[in-house]
Amino acid sequence: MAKTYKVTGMTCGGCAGSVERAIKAAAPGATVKIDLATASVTVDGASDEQVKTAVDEAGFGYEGAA
Ligand SMILES: [Cu+2]
Repeated sequence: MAKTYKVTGMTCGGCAGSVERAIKAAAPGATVKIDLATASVTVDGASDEQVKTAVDEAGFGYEGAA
């Protein structure tokens, strides 16, 4: 089931791409949708912990479920 998270520090498409790649690397097969305007990331197919770790390691701010 898709879940939406707040992620801070994303300013452009490059940032969004980095976050998307990091989450997909942590959880192959996950679906990732990023909305820069609302600083939110919607993920289907990854655990909260996988998303948190991936976002942290990519250098962005994981702020939990939106
Ligand atoms: Cu950027």
